[in-house]
Amino acid sequence: MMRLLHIVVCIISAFTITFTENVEAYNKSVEITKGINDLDKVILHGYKGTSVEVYLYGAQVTSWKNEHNEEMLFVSSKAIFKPPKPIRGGIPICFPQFSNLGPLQSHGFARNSFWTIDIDPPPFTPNVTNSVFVDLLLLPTEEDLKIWPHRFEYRLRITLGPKGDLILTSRIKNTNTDGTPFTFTFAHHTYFSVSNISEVRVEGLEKLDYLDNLKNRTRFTDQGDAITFNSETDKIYLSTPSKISVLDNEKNRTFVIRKDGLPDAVVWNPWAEKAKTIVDLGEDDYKQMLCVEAAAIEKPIKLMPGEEWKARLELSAVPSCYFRGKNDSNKVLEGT
Ligand SMILES: *[C@@H]1O[C@H](CO)[C@@H](O)[C@H](O)[C@H]1NC(C)=O
Ligand SMILES: *[C@@H]1O[C@H](CO)[C@@H](O)[C@H](O)[C@H]1NC(C)=O
Ligand SMILES: *[C@@H]1O[C@H](CO)[C@@H](O)[C@H](O)[C@H]1NC(C)=O
Ligand SMILES: *[C@@H]1O[C@H](CO)[C@@H](O)[C@H](O)[C@H]1NC(C)=O
Ligand SMILES: *[C@@H]1O[C@H](CO)[C@@H](O)[C@H](O)[C@H]1NC(C)=O
Ligand SMILES: CC(=O)N[C@H]1CO[C@H](CO)[C@@H](O)[C@@H]1O
Repeated sequence: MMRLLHIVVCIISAFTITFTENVEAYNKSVEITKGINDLDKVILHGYKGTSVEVYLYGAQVTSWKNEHNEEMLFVSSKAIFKPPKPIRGGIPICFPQFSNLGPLQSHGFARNSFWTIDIDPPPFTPNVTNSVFVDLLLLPTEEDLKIWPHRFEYRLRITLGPKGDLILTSRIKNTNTDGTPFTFTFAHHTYFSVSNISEVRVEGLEKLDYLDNLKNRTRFTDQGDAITFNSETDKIYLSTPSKISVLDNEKNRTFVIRKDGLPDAVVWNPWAEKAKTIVDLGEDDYKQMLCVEAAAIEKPIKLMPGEEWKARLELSAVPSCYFRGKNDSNKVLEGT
């Protein structure tokens, strides 16, 4: 009976989503304000109270709320909003190096650099209609050039779509004037907020090859039907599909990750022991978070002078519905 009721609720939710697509009059606004420790912050206000918050420090999205004012992203209870420490949570950007796979500090310097608002960016395509967005820009400082001797322009558009979707569009251009190419690795290190990590499932990565960061990045092939969590996990899935889902069974919510130009996907949860060694992560925080990161790691991106690389990450949260182990969230997703 409860199951049936739930399915009915899910179908109604699906209709609600379809219906709201056609509503045009909603509050679109961009608010520039101050966040924790007086750091500059931009708030995007979208349809029916949906919102996104972005710190210019790191161009880091730290909040993404749906129309019920529910937070979709995890930020550590012990996050330190004090440069040069990166912010623990939300969506850090790993550029120009993922992890310690190179000479730079782990995850590169974009996540602890000060970005600026890009007043007049070259046109973005597609330009999502009925959306609210902010354009940010990162240029290397003299200090950056000492550790990574390459000139670049990194333009990031952060968009809150008309249905509350969060879209990050990256454009990175090699502006070296000495004719040299550069290579980089990249990740949007998204921390999703989940109700109970033990009840979460990731779909879309089954049977794929991955590098296990806990086993010296040895390559394995995933054997399971779906990815679930009961211990520390740190894997780089390779050549992944453009759509990955994170199912939060307790919340009846599915995060849908759609990506373009980002072939790899990192799945990370530190679990209890490792969590204790991370100073800016609360002891029990690992239970409420899961990182599923859209990335380009296995094959570093190489850019010739004047060349530009583009990537897109789109996150949405939809009600997920189950019946005898099956889901019909595809119904909700149809046409999106
Ligand atoms: C739209 O958002 C702005 C910024 O938060 C707020 O001041 C204003 O009251 C909102 N308007 C409506 C109609 O919700
Ligand atoms: C994108 O479209 C919006 C209208 O939906 C317009 O206001 C904005 O100027 C466009 N931006 C760019 C960079 O083309
Ligand atoms: C999380 O899920 C696990 C496995 O189902 C369960 O044992 C545990 O009690 C749950 N934790 C909470 C806080 O509900
Ligand atoms: C880890 O892998 C590298 C190369 O893939 C190898 O040189 C090194 O010996 C390995 N270390 C361990 C502890 O297995
Ligand atoms: C999720 O769905 C189940 C029925 O399948 C229902 O009992 C439960 O209350 C729902 N949970 C939430 C948080 O909506
Ligand atoms: C989130 C999601 O869509 N999960 C699965 C639901 O079931 C279909 C098959 O019926 C799968 O293709 C989806 O990946």
